[in-house]
Amino acid sequence: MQSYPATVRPPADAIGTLSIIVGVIALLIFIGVEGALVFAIWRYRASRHLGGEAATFERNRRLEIAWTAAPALILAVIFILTLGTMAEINGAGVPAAMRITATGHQWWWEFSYGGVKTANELHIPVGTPIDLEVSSADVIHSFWVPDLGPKKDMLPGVTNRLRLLAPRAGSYEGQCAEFCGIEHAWMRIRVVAQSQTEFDAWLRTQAEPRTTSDTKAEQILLANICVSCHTIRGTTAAGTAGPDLTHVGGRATLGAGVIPNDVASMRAWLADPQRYKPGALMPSVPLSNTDLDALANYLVSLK
Ligand code: HEC
Ligand SMILES: [Cu+2]
Repeated sequence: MQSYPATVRPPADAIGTLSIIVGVIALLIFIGVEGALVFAIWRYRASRHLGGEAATFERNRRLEIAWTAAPALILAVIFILTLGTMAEINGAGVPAAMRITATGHQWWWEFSYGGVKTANELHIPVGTPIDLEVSSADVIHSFWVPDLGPKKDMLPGVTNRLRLLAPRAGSYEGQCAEFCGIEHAWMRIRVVAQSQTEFDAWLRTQAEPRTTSDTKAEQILLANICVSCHTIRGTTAAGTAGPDLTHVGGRATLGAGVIPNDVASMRAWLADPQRYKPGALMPSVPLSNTDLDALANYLVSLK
């Protein structure tokens, strides 16, 4: 699922071209040096110079300057080409059409679209250059979706910028790429690239407060400790230690990829999150069976 991609993506093109140029330069140098070596071995072999004196050689300023300057020049050319490629990977010259903030948490992702928050599933429009501004709420994480671009470290107190571009619609898998504690391996990213119309509709939904007809189940949640860690816009729940749950039902998975998102899994997660993600920063909250059923149905219905 997360193999190094064979698909063509914008930064891979630029890096590929650069490595071919560097490869050709290295090949020419190899042929030159090995050719001279073979020639010297053949030309000055012992059988041709029986009894001859070994040649001595002292100072040749021109030669010394040449063999210092030539490699320096070659390296300078490669350096400049590399700078160009790095700028291209970072999206230089192509202005970002959109800015999204990504914050790493132990062990989930928060995405913010100008204040509209969601978790673990990053939606983006296809073919649109996006600047993802990444940082961390706790330890160092690293955002990495191999099909879409390079890795970028997420550091507490620092904002790094990562250029993302989805070449075609679909979902792309990613993963935290910097060991960040016990559940590091279950810190998956799912990027959903969709057409501009689909994306706009999705974002409009995300920006709305929750819609529910099940206010009874909602009351159970609001009366519980859940509110100190989770936000559900439209209610009094305004905690920020865990993922925003306003539209949790619209996500494909729970716990950053650890289980699918359906009523049965939701119930199982609420009953004992530690069973699926041992060490995760959500405690097992004691709830009755009827409360669990009600909460699971309610949460999955928050699309
Ligand atoms: C101490 C803080 C805390 C409390 C209390 C808490 N949670 Fe959580 N919750 C979290 C954290 C942190 C996560 C993310 C876990 C992870 O993926 O590593 C989470 C994840 C979740 C998720 C999965 C969200 C997703 O998109 O993956 C749901 C649903 C959820 N909590 C519901 C609840 C409910 C309902 C309650 C009350 C019964 C509750 N939580 C109590 C901190 C808390
Ligand atoms: Cu991490």
